Amino acid sequence: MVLDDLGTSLRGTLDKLQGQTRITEDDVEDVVREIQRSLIQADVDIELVQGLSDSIEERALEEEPPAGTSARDHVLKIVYEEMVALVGESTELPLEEQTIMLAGLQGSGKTTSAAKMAWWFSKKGLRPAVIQTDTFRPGAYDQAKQMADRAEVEFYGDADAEDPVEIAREGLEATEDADVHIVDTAGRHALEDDLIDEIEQIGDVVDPDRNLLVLDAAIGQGAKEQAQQFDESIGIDGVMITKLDGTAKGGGALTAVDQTDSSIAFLGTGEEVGDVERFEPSGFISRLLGMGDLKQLAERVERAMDETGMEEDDWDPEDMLQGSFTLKDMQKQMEAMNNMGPLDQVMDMIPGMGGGMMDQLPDDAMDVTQERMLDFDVVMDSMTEDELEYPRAIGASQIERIARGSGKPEERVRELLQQHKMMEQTIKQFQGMGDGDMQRMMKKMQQQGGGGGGMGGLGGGDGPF
Ligand SMILES: Nc1nc2c(ncn2[C@@H]2O[C@H](COP(=O)(O)OP(=O)(O)OP(=O)(O)O)[C@@H](O)[C@H]2O)c(=O)[nH]1
Ligand SMILES: [Mg+2]
Repeated sequence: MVLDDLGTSLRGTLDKLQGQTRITEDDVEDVVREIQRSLIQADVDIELVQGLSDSIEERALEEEPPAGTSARDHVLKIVYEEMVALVGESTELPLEEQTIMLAGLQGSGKTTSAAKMAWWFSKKGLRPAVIQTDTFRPGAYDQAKQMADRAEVEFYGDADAEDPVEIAREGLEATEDADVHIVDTAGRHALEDDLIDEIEQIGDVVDPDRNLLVLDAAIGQGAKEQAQQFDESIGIDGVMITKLDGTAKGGGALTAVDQTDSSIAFLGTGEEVGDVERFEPSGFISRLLGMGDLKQLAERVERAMDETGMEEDDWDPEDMLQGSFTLKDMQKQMEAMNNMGPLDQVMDMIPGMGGGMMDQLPDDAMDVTQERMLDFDVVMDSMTEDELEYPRAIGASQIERIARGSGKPEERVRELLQQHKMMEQTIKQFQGMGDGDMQRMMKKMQQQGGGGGGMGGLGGGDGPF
């Protein structure tokens, strides 16, 4: 992810402050230098960087840390707040019936983003439809249809039609029952009259509640000019920044949008329909700084549970803390984990797990884990109900049978049983703990992770503070 480097280097610098109660000018200078280096590398406007540095320096030296706050936490909090201010607010986006029209230059990611947004709205319980009006680029219809299929959302397009305005009109009628209409438009090489005319005409017909501009993160600070130009010609209510996974310049685009009248609505982080997130400044920055993003994590868990077909009741952690933890529980957990997406991304969102801890793992450590989890799943499918319920009673002959049935080595079966035993023990430790103990334990885990050491517990609402 963009600016990844900032979290890592900043944590290193901040960790040097660990244990200190007072901060010197030199300490602050070190921190500010790290931030400057990362932001400039990420193509953030130099004046913005200077402004941010000045505020951080001033506040870190002048503000008194609240009693009991370490120097490190004090500085981290200030950095966090100033960074949140730097990226600006998120575009307001009510979860209700609406029509969204997408605009943007050729190849910026409109068609992909249309499907992603539709996917996102569908996960929020709304019924979206994608309407494809691009008659400019050959193949646009097939691409849009494919993406919409992958997102499992309604789609309207007409491969043979020539008039985009007509397609838009018919598309709205054909998808009347949908709650959210997302209208994809054609792109041009540059913002030219042709493009503006076409978008304006489509706009007249579909009467959008929101125009969202799709910007490729690779344009960096160029985002400012493009957002301004599009806003002047057709009016822009929010921006989706795409391809943040693929460029080092993402920081430029992210911070530039705030300098226009616009704000960021979504971030695109890959080619798949699920590679989208709603832009949440506080969550985004806390994740960047390695403090975990509880809101995103909660969203992912919720989605994963929906997909696993689990009732929320099944997943009350309170339940897990009572009674026995069976292999079935473990399987359900793994299934939900798998649905959440790549394990390393999920881990990054857990406070204390993100940042520092992940940095210490070899890059492929997570893949191995994921692969093993898939194996475990296969192994469990070869077990009887009784075995799943009472794994401790599984003996050598059963291990042999399960291994044969699943086509996995006996070693794998043993690993699974071992893993289960470990998880069971961990959960036992939680059992019988009071709330206070639990909080202490979480705090300890956070500190060990080297992430948001001791700042904000798990109950912390929006941001980590
Ligand atoms: N890595 C990555 N690739 C993306 C992302 N969004 C879009 N792409 C890719 O960028 C290319 C262009 O995306 P499109 O969605 O076709 O862009 P468009 O704006 O509809 O293009 P035109 O219709 O030609 O104007 C495709 O290869 C997409 O797969 C993203 O967030 N990350
Ligand atoms: Mg397109």
